[in-house]
Amino acid sequence: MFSERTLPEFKATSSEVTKEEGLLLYEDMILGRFFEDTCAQMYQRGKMFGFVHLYNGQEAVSTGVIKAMRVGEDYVSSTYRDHVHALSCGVPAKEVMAELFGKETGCSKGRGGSMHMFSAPHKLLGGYAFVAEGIPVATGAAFQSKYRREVLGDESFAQQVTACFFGDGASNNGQFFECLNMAALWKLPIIYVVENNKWAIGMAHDRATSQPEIYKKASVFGMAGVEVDGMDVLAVRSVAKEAVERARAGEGPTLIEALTYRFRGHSLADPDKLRSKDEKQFWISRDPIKKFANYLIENNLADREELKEIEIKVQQEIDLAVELAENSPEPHPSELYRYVFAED
Ligand SMILES: Cc1ncc(C[n+]2csc(CCOP(=O)(O)OP(=O)(O)O)c2C)c(N)n1
Repeated sequence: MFSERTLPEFKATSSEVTKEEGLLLYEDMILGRFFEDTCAQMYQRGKMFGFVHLYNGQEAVSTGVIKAMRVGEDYVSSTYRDHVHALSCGVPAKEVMAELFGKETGCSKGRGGSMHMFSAPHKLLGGYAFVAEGIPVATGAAFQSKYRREVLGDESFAQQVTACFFGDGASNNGQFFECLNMAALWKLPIIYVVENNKWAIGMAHDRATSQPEIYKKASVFGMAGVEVDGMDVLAVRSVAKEAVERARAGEGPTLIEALTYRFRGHSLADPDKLRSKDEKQFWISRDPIKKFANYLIENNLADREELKEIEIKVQQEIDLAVELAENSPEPHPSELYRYVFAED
């Protein structure tokens, strides 16, 4: 038996997105899905080491939030489930794949691997392996945007926003509460995005949490808190846009709880025996990519052929990324200490 919260309903109008925007959102979600599927194949072939956590099923959250921001200007922080956040931020697939292969051409120069995607030009603050570790980092990033603008008078930081992604498990960690307190107190331009996929490895969220409706925790800080159907990219985009506007207007942070599900095990080493078949089926039948494809077609924004073309193009990009990653050099042992300390 499994139980589900009532998912908040979002009625997308036919003018919710333009054709161009819709196709970009679709492409980003397809990129995330196909990238992760290819990643699983490469892992099975022994091309990468350590734990690899895939994002299948959660694509609408990454796409819906990050594409509502100014990509490359606003900051994003992630968790160990970070490949797709990096891709939505615009980090090229070849750099993410090379990072997974531990190669010098990776976005973290092959030093980070799956859980540590980082890219200064894309304002990606990193994937973090410790649960909730990214929350204080993102809060600090939001603080510096405000401080540089308001105290140092540097207008180049005007209206910069940070999005901070983490899981439901992380919301029981002390850093979550400490950071929400400071962010609300100082009205920081930040969006906390909890990807509530119901499970923290094998621990069901409802069994570990006294108040499972995470968005409600915002109210004790006087912060805006909102729940959203994390399988609906337009719903996520809509709440993210409101949160971004609030942050840019100096009205402070928002806590968004996106109700979502991971279609695969916790990591590629997880046999995924704990979650019931019925629960998995319930969520797989709500696949965010299929849902959005139907929306685009029903509203005459795209036809199946156009969507197929996107899928072919994206798969080619990923195949090329694999080829480049395979053919890239590993970091040279003589450079072991490079990047350990910041250089001027
Ligand atoms: C501080 C800390 N404690 C424990 C772990 C082990 N651990 C890794 S992932 C995980 C579950 C986290 O679940 P959640 O935050 O819901 O994210 P999800 O994996 O569902 O994306 C745990 C407990 C860790 N990485 N860091």
